[in-house]
Amino acid sequence: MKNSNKNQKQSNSSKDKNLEQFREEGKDKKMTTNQGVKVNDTNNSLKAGERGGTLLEDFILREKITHFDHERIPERIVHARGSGAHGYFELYESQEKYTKAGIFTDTKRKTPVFVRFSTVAGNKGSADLARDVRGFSTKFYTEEGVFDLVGNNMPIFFIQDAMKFPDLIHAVKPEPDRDIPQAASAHDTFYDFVSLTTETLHNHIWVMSDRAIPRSYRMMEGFGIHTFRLINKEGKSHFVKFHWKPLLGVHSVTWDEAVKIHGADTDFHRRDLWDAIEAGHYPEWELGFQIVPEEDEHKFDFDLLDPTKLIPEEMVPVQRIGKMTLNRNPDNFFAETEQVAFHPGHLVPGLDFTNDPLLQGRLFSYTDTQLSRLGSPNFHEIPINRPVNEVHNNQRDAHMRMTVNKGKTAYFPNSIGGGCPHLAKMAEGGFTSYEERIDAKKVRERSESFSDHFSQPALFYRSLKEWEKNHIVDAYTFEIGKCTYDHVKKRMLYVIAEIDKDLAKKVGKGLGMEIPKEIEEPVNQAIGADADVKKHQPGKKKNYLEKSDSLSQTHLKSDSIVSRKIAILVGDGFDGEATMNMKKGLEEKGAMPKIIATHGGTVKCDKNKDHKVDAAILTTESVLFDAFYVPGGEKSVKALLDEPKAKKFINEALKHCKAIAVEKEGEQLLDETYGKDFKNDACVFINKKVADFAHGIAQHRNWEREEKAKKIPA
Ligand code: HDE
Repeated sequence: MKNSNKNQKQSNSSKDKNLEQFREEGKDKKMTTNQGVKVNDTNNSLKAGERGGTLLEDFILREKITHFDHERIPERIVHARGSGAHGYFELYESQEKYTKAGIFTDTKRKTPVFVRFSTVAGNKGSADLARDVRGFSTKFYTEEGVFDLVGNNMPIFFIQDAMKFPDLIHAVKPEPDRDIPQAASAHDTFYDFVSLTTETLHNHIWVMSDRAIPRSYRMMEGFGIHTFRLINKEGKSHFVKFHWKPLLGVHSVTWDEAVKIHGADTDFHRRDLWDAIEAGHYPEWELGFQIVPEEDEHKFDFDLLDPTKLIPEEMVPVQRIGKMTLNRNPDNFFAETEQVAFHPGHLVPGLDFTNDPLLQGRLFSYTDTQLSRLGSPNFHEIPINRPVNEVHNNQRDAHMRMTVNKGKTAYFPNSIGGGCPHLAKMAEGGFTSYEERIDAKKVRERSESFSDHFSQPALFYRSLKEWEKNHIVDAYTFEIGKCTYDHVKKRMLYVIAEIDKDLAKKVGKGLGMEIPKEIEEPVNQAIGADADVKKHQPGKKKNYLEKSDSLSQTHLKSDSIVSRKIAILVGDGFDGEATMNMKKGLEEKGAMPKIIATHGGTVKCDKNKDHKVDAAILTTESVLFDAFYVPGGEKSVKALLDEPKAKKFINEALKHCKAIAVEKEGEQLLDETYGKDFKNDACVFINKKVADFAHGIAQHRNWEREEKAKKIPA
């Protein structure tokens, strides 16, 4: 039963030990049926004669086929496509003044975690680079039970009340008559809904930004979104927003790249996470708290319970309190990543909910969905979902029960079973809910304090750099341009103008449309014939902050090139010494340089030595790399010039604003491409040192180049 996965050696956490008893591996073992009977032939069914009919008696065939027939389970209704990894969380400093949770007070602990990243709208087989929100779910296996932080890579959500979630998802999913488009928001039903539901606009503008097309799961922020509570030993509550800050910085690809990556590698993000962990480049995030004392609840121009609002970091700074490291790939995708069941209601003492109406609805949904997805209330017994501490209660039976509960009693109170299991007092770690005072009428209403729909999308747009704003203009133009109903397009343009006039003007230009003075078609027709239209109108736009730097990716860089993929373009006869120097230099800084040659197999350097080719240029694409290096060597460069795809690599790299280094004859590849117009570019390095090139790569992109590079017809 020992597992030979090399990752296995890297972890000895309590969760790892807990998983060990469920691991299976057939190495050096005989094949058996599920009943443990050794199998002698798994290729031929039992027949009445060599050419005769198959016998019903063949229990080996029936078992094999029956199990296969039932291999699939329903995919997640949202967040179906994802990728997971194991790791651990370590605390920097005790947060006991805010919370009594052991995970946030005991700095000696190394709490095991399992994280799943995902896209939202697409099905399980869709492409990774869809323009979409990314899920960022973390299961902490704490000593006091499981705590799930089920967040996204954007700090706000589309809607304010759980009641609207099915509408939002039905609008963005493929249109029901044709089941098109897959994993794409650029279609009529989504924009019909967004333009009629202005509370969506804040999350929507984030989706139009580069945050929706990340370079890597490892280079995204994560957010718990809702305001939660931290409860300390004295029972005092503080409001908290959770943030994950990636140590590799926050980076994205361009839309043109995203489209091309769709074709070049649909598993781009999943592969990237897997490869980085296999290579020992363990992704890391710091966990941040934004703390608001209970008494400051009403101090802001927005409501802390409104999940479409963020708290700007200038108003409440993020305190980094610990670090998460992902260091082990799963052993089995289905058993772990597919069967992991997250739930925002999985909390431990020291944490609690707020009345955010979106969070409250989620507390119902996640158990319910596991029942249909995993098929039984015993989903907590699936190895990946089990806590690392003991579970004792009077719940019994149901489909696929694994636990063999002993004893006569399964009720409380009991005397026959000695009153066991006992209840835990608060001092013994028993969970008690925060005693929030409630004195209210029962109403089906939205609070007036939720009515401002435009201030924060406007703040987001104002806080971005010019290149980021340009990407947003392009994204709106593309998405709305895909809609076919004129009234939907007009209404969209109208609401964008409410966010920012200049933005709407630019989008209107791309669409060939004027910004409408008012929405022609009566909105109440869409909302419902007898709806009170006034009640559905957003409130007045406010301006409580001109800019928030933390919203722009320009301020979220790191100087690391760890795990960056660099293509070394060569043909036979390349300058071996210079290339090996460059390769070694980049590897020392943690990058992953790959030899991309005009052919597969091995490639000869100028010293006639064979070097292993990582990929022939015909089998790969420039969009799969972060930077490019072309060494000298007359013969090598000639071979590259004869290979049209090598020129395409350079032109696309320029267009996507990536760093390029050339040495000696390698410069000819610039001369023979659009590179000739970019020789003075800050991220084009001609006969420069490794350190200069590395610095350029760490910039991720030279966005200064973009306006000019956009014109390259690559
Ligand atoms: Fe989810 N969401 N959600 N969601 N969500 C699910 O649960 C739901 C929301 C998020 O990697 C489902 O196990 C409702 C906000 C992530 O396994 C389902 C509402 C945020 C994941 C569900 C929301 C999220 C899910 C589908 C509105 C960010 C993937 C499968 C009230 C804070 C978890 C599942 C994973 C998954 C319901 C809103 C994040 C159906 C009803 C806000 C990251 O239960």
